[in-house]
Amino acid sequence: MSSMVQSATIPAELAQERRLVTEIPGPKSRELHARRGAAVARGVSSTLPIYVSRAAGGVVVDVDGNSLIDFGAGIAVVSVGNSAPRVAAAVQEQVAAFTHTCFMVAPYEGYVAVCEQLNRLTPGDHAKRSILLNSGAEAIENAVKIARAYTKRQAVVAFDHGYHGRTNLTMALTAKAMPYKSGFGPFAPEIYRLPMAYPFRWPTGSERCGEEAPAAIIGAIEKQVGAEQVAAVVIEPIQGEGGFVVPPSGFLARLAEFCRERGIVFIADEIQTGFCRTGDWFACEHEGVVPDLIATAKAIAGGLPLAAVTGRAEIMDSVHVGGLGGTFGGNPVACAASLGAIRTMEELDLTRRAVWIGETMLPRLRRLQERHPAIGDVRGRGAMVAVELVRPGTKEPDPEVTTALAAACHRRGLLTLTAGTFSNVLRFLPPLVIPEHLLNEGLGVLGEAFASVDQGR
Ligand code: PLZ
Repeated sequence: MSSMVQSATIPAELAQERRLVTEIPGPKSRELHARRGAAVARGVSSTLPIYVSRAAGGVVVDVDGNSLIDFGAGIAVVSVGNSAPRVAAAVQEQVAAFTHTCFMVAPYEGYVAVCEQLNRLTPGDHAKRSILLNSGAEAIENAVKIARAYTKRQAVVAFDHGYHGRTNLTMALTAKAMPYKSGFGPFAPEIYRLPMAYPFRWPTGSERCGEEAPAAIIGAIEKQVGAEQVAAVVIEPIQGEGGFVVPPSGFLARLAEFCRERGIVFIADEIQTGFCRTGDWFACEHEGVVPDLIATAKAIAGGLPLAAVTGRAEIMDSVHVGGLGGTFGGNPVACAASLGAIRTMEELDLTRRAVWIGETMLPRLRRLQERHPAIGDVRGRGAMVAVELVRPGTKEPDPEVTTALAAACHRRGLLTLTAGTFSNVLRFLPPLVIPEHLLNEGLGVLGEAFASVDQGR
């Protein structure tokens, strides 16, 4: 499976190896960083201090010639790998034909074809419609607009630890104040935040979470918000930025069932979980849940900016003609990339590959947990895997050790990301086409990072 995936996705000239030729960051990256300081707004931060020159398969190469193992995939975007051949070819062909007419002015086939694919691939065999947009946040904004238009209700329920974007409405839906919200209010009204089924941190213990969480949430919607006021419940089937929180099995189905009973639109935010990442095309499938609306972005177009809302035809089409749109939404180049990415996912059976990545990573991480009591929890599904770091013997979050571990990985040439409301989660989102030897080597590097941080304490 591995070699087939590699030959179909990775240009032969880009060596699939971890290679450090300078310190991290090297001199050329440092030079760019100084230029950046004088040109780029300070509010935009970067995880790594290196500047990229190339990337493909399982590596990111910097301007100094260092080659890092990629456990981030641009935050779950390049699941098919950077510059995947089918994506690159489709983009080149489209960019030479035309780059933009605006679908609202003069439409084109690529937009229609991507919507057809989304309607086919998303859960449920009911009639569906889709709209294309530019970013995940814009997809969530539109999903809420559509749910409000359809239900003629206003309230929206979101969850602790949820992340839905940085625009005004999506900031309101997002749970974490720093860095996403602080100083940026006032926020959109009619958003109600309820507890999330977070097994590791459920107050009465993880075993009780599956039963107690839906009861608490449904009770609060009924008694505090008023179910008949609620247009939509917005939830990530596995929370991303919030720390890869996997709710107990059955939780999402119970919530979806309640929404159905009460005429509430169930919106799945599959922006991070979608497109093979968790070992299914969409994470809801694992739970047998068919959302009314599903928001997608990130991996949808192999690295080009594209997002979508897909959902029940009667809900999607309840909006008046002209009520939805935007200049760039469904840009033809992004649509071409998306068709190339979707084809790659199908041809290479990347759901299976995501399952294999999870089966490789989770046992290795559990073994690491036995040696390192700072690992409070190992969790995830498919190629969306994380460790939550705590002060040994407690559940007290340890953001300092998390930062130190991420830095130790970066110095050794492994790109990892952090997450979590308490900034104490180290998360792994390798490209689904990562070669087996790099996945294994990356896990080895992680072990070294743990050993080095232990020694330093
Ligand atoms: N919903 C579930 O994960 C984006 C954010 C990075 P946009 N997550 C990465 C950052 O710090 O800005 C995300 C997500 C889920 C919505 C979004 C928003 O998607 O494309 O970043 O707008």
